[in-house]
Amino acid sequence: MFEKIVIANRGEIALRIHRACHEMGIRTVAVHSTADANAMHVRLADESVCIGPPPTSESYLNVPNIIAAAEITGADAVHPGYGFLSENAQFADIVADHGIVFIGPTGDHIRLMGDKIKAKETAKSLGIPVVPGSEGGVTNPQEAGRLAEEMGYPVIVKAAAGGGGRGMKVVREAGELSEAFSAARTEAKAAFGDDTVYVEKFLANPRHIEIQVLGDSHGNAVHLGERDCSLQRRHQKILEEAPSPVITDEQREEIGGVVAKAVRGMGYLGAGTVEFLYEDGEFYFIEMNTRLQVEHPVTEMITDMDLVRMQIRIAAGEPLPVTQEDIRFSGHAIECRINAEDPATFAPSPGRITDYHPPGGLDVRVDSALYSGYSVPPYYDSLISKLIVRGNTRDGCLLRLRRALEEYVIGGIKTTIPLHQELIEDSDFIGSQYNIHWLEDWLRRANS
Ligand code: MV4
Repeated sequence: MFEKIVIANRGEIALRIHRACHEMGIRTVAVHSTADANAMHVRLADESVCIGPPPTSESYLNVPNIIAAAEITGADAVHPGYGFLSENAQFADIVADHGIVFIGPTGDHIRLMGDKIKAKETAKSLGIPVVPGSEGGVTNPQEAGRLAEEMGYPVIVKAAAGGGGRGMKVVREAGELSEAFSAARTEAKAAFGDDTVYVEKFLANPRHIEIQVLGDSHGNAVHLGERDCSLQRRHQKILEEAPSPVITDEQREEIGGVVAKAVRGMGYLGAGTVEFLYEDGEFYFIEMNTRLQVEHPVTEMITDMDLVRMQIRIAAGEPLPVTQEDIRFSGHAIECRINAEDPATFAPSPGRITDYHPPGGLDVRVDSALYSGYSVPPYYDSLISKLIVRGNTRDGCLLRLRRALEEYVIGGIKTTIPLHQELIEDSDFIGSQYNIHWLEDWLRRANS
């Protein structure tokens, strides 16, 4: 097992990784920008290294400085967390080239899934159901038009190098196609330096459901069920739950089995998430994320498994300690992402935390790097806390979540706690009657 791990991240996820390390007897090295000298992740870690000024390009994305931090502290592994360098194949390769273990999949697997066309081809070849669409890239509007006529409108044009919602164009009818096609290519070129695009049937009102997987270096892979992440605003998730209220145990077993088999087939290493759109009882693969995700705690709450501990054990070459049969799902969990933002306008609200009182009690988990007197810097993501609550049923979970949100005090800045309090009282939300577009409609209604 590793003796010392560099945590190449900040905020709540840096604490999350630190906690897993210390429970495993592993020492931690925090890296931080000058803006984060007083951050909780720096205070908790056994050692810390300043890696640059506040802009992320010069600190948390500064590969030479992070490698130097690992070398001078004699660390044997790097955990990238989420965001930043977590899905940078070149970073994974550079870490490995320095004789340090990257806690995650190989650079080749990151690269494969980063190309959304190759990812989809791979998924399809391994038996995962995919959205109907072009085989590979589409280079001219005539070809796109022929495909669209075949599939029927609406269709969606996506950037091969995109993902997470960037570089997409929905085409409602034939007359819009050639313009949308060129616009998508131009945007893809500008955003990613690659104008390769592909075409898919546009699913009008799906849910976003993702399957958590783990693969080890001994040929084993398991799934940990799904998360329903349909509640999004501008491709940012706001609230996630597990299990999905619309998926049956039989459906979970079926799609989970297919996904775990595919992950085994790829020889995938570590934690991953296979994303689907779900409509009319069918799953359609869209992408695979090759990192630990923000919302991983809802899976941990219903499976009683520590995903970060699993990632570390897998990276150290150990076999998965569980088989599929050992994984049992118990109860329901919901995560509220609490951002330092105005709950009505979503304008960032950095600044000093004057009072801090997190909720507690049975099955209430708060993942946050906040403390009383801390100043939320203006340079980074506005996620400041995740409140994760479990109940034996979805209704029980909601009762507990309502209570926990009401207890939570974060004074001095605006947060999205009031937004969550309103959201969980909505009858559509309570009745699980939502899809990927529902939240933006709900916000429009609330603001008019
Ligand atoms: C789609 C789609 C409808 N049909 N693909 C957006 C993010 C990226 N990961 C994939 N996305 C979508 N792909 C087809 N064929 C609708 C979306 C989409 C979406 C997906 C998940 C969660 C929120 C979303 C919001 C708008 C559009």
